[in-house]
Amino acid sequence: MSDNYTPQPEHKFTFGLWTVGNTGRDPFGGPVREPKSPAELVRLLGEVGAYGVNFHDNDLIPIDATPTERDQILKEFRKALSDTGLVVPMATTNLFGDPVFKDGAFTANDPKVRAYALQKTMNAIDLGVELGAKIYVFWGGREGTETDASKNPVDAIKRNREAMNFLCEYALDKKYDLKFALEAKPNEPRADIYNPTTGHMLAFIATLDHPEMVGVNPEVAHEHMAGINFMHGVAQAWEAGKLFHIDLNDQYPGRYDQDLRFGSRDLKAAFFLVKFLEDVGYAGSRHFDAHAYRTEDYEGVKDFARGCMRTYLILKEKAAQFSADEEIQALLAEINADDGSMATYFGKYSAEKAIALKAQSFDRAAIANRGLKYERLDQLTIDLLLGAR
Ligand code: DIG
Ligand code: MN
Ligand code: MN
Repeated sequence: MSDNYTPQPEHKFTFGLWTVGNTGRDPFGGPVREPKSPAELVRLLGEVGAYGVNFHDNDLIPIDATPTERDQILKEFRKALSDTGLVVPMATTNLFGDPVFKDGAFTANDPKVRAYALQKTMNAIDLGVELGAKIYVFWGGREGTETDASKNPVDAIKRNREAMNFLCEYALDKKYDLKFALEAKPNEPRADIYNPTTGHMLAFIATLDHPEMVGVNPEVAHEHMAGINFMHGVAQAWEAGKLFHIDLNDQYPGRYDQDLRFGSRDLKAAFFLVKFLEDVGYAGSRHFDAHAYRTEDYEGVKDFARGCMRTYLILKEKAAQFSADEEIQALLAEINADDGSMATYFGKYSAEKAIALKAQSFDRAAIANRGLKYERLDQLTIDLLLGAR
């Protein structure tokens, strides 16, 4: 069935191997789905209409694979990419699964772990670039603590910075056409994770030797876990020229990281996010870092993947409808009316402006009495989202 909500390559919908390949394991139960090979997962994504596939190094090549096994896996993966037309826009390193990273990777107290993490990441960057990745994500899932008796946070910051500077230099030395995207999360699997929000990451990036190479990969669920308006964080990253990638999913507030199907929990937040990305012309991947319910078989996994993309496209159409809605736009024009009388006071400071502004009189009561009609505006938005206009 083809309709306005059929995914096309230009939509740039991507999924990680670990998303549709999630076998349903959770802290209270084992897998419910048989594992599929990377090549099988690429074909599944091709079937549902995805544009691209992303991976952690060990999603593709198991950490203890022999060279022969590695070559065979890569051969089959490349064949599946060629057969389906899928591309690899992003790659990343698994610096959280193996027990060696139980105390973190770049910030671990053991220097052998820190050195091994750099080695593993260099090799994973090589693999990602070999397969076409232009964005490299860093999610420091284990970079944190259970007890702050164990680590000085300033040491952790310095170790993180040293690792990122080293790896930026590595990519420059290898002349890779690659940008790094840092992904924040406040907790889980560590009790507290360093750089817990996208805002912390933006501040950290500013302290690096090559900040121009480094941006952020905000994830809906992770900012929601921190009680933050996700679209505001994305807007701040965009405005700073740092929105290099994005992880789309959904999340109930105050829960563990649920990685729910996009738009399946907070439709209004998802709408304002899609509206923002489409209004500003975000040109990056729409990456769904999410997985199907544990109740599902692989047909259900395909329903999950189709649902992520379909909801995005429905909300994209709603955003266009919002922009074209005469009553909404008239209300916004009224709300943002500007008679120009204050224009002289804005922009760059001058002593003359300060003197004139200090002499300006304001009728505070009259200004305060003005009703702003946001209730009407928000109800029009709800009507639009519910299909009532
Ligand atoms: C979790 O949200 C993280 C890992 O899945 C991965 O490192 C990153 C890539 O999107 N997201
Ligand atoms: Mn997540
Ligand atoms: Mn993510």
